[in-house]
Amino acid sequence: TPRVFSGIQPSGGLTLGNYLGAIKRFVQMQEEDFETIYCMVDLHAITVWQDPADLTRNTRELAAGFIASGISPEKSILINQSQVPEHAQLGWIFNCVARMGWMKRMTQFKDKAGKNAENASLGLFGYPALMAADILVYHATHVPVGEDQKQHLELTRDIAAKFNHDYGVDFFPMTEPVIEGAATRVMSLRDGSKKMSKSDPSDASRINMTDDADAIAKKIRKAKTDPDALPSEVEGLAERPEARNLVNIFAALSDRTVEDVLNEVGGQQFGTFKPLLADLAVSKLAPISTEMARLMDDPAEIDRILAKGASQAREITAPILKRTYEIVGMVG
Ligand code: AQP
Repeated sequence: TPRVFSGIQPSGGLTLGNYLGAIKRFVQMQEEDFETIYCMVDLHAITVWQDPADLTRNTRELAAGFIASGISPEKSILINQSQVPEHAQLGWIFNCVARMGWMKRMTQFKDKAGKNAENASLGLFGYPALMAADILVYHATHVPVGEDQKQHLELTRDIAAKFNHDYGVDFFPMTEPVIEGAATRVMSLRDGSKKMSKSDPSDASRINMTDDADAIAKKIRKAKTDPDALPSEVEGLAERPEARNLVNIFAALSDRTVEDVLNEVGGQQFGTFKPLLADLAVSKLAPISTEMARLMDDPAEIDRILAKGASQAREITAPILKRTYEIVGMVG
């Protein structure tokens, strides 16, 4: 069976962007004909500074978010990256396969390192090589992600191809990105040109999965928009990033196409549309945040689920790493 791997960083609380761009698809793929492995990538999170107590809490909260969204530890393997050491071990091999020139072209590094790249961690620069290892240590064939991860998945294929070529093997598969749906790139509520992000300093820019109904309604009411009514055709959203973002969110939350949504709401002013969107968001997110809070009351149970996931995962990763070491010529 085809195998799915994807991960999210415990670098803060989950946002609506993570949910619509990634987790919602994770749940769907779990119900389809795939073997599914989902990961809290704590080793990736520490490529930028994380307070230790926050990292611990965010990792458990992310696990709770996965489970509350519908990822079942019975149907999927749910793991914390650092508990499966083969990720980091294969990551080192891939550090020796990836080229500096490839890494320098990564736009996420440029965005995250900003102007002060000399002061970025070496881990942040190497992030995509570890991500390739996360995926390939399972020989995963499909990776559901948001649009922003497309370049990293191309690099994953480059690394697999170079490894196979250099060692004359056909060992690592070419993985397929799965970037689908109406909200593969959810934008900031304050700036239609910026991605909604956990680490944006402005809390008003994002909807957190743990926001209550009042906070969600307020953030949507205050979301930046233009003064015009909504169009009835998709083309009418082309030059209107903020309007497009809110319509995309509406479509993704209600599992409808953008065309279908515009058929209904085209012609409405934002004063009418925003409350509809807020009600929809609350109705979809409130059950998840309630369940997250319940799960967070019993962190020991979350830790048990992650320990079980790690041992299931290692049944897959240990033989693949062992074979990789043999291919490379390591004595073991
Ligand atoms: N705004 C978004 N729209 C759609 N998908 C998104 N994803 C993130 N933001 C959006 C998808 O969520 C998955 C996990 O992302 P991540 O935690 O690995 O890190 P990120 O992409 O860097 O997400 P954030 O929220 O912006 O985190 P910080 O602020 O820590 O950098 C990925 O599949 C991603 O595409």
